[in-house]
Amino acid sequence: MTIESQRDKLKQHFAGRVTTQARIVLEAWQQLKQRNWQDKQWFSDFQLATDKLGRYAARFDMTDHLCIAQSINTSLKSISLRKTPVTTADILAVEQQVMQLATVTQRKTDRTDSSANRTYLRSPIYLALNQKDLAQRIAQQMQFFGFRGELYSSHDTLLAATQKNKPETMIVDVDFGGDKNAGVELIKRIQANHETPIPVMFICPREGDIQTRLEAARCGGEEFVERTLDAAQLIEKVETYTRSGAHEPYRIMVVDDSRAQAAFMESTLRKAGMTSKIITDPMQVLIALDEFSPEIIIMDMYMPGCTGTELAKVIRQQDKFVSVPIIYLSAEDDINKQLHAMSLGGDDFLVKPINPRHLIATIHNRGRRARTLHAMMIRDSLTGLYNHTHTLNLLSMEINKANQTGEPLCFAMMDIDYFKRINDTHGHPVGDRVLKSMSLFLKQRLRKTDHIGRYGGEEFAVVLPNTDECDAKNMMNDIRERFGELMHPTESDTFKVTFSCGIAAYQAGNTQQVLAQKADKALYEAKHAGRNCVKVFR
Ligand code: GH3
Ligand code: MG
Repeated sequence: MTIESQRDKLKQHFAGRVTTQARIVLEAWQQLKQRNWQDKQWFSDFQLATDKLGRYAARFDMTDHLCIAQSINTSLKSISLRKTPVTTADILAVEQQVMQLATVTQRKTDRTDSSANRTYLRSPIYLALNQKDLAQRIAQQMQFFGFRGELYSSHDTLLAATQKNKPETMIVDVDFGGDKNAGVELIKRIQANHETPIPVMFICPREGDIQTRLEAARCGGEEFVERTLDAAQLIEKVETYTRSGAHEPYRIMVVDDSRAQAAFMESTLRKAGMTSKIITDPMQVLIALDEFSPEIIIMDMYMPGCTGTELAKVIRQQDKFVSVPIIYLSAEDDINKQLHAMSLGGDDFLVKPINPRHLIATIHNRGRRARTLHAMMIRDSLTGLYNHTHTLNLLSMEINKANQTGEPLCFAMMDIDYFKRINDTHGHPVGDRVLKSMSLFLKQRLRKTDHIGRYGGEEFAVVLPNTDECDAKNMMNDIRERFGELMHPTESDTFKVTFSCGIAAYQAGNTQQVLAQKADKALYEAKHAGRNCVKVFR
């Protein structure tokens, strides 16, 4: 190895350390913000973390990080020297610096993976709130999550903007502009200009009466958030709408024995930017379901071999497809038969000949709702990670992919050490906070292509595509060490937490259950070996 390449390698290695430290700063910042800067411990953690970042960055020649760390430190010092309460302007100033840090410390895949980049290209979210500082704070925090927020302060500018560019979501004060329900009235006018409604999250700083709520729901209000507004919660909601949002085309499966009708549907859906799978033989439905995994099924009522309602029943018998909306297509205009079809597991009815605009509007409405429900169904509410069932579904999907590509795949399970003791000593809420910080830590440390789940109470699982046993072990060990360095605050003290980890590498023929069992065995071994270590299944 030449001296240059050795130096490069070292540099790369140290760059990793700076990046890790930057993430610790980001984590401490979020914790501090959640506590409205009231927590001395987090303030000092944030300060110490930034200080350390500065030292690392200086040592390893990373000037971007160094400049940002220095400017954060200067701000913090002047705030603590002043001895007067922290102001909104202080917070905004530091937040801006933290934002820069977040930008220069994107996750590994952000810069190279085109699908990850896409998140920054999606259409903006419009914010129209009476409280300007709040709007600004939300917009800035959104950037952490890859959303672009645009602020509007008057009816005219918001109206003009929506005419020019249809936003992905709008966050609007019900009284935007000042008068009671003025925001709702404005949204009504805006929606009238669009074929499909823009989803709106209404913010109501007062108690929302039923009339206001009804009006809001009628004009595309998907959420109604009353009084206190927690920016983090709000963003979580925005995420459920848009994570799988409009930039991902809906996957529609059409089951119709008439080729002419099917071709018409295919071209209509394609023009609307949707992905379709056309099945003309109803007997092929089960195979296609698994391969295509549709979000909506459109089905003819009468087909050779079986009726649409019979087929719907069969589809509904599979847990995975219980919530996929089924829309029937038929020349049937007998209302009783339609009702009967709906009672057997259908969600909507479209009568032939189909008006394409009507078809697309129906799909949009059903699809959005299905995605929201799906997002709720697959996630754990405490941590926002995938739940047990969905983690295993993702594992199974990655096994299929690995079989096709021949790429390696690993599954890792983690369990926090002596977690019961943490609950017993510090109380359940502190335990919950440890679980949240573990999930945040995993999200920050792993690649976007990895799937992170909360497997059980204090158990986590990660699906690592395109990762061999050795890399998985190194990666998990690194995470384990870093996590063990985190200080968790209590009211009077701080403490550290470790976890044990078991890894199983995929071998041809393994089902997801087998792989999970292997990882579980390895985890058990890690516990027996004294905890705070990583074991690979052999
Ligand atoms: P080990 O090192 O062997 O894993 O010991 P442990 O104490 O971590 O494991 P044990 O299974 O004995 O205890 C797990 C505890 O986790 C018991 C349960 O009350 C707690 N727990 C499970 N879910 C939650 C949760 O959502 N929040 C909190 N705070 N605690 C939880
Ligand atoms: Mg445990």
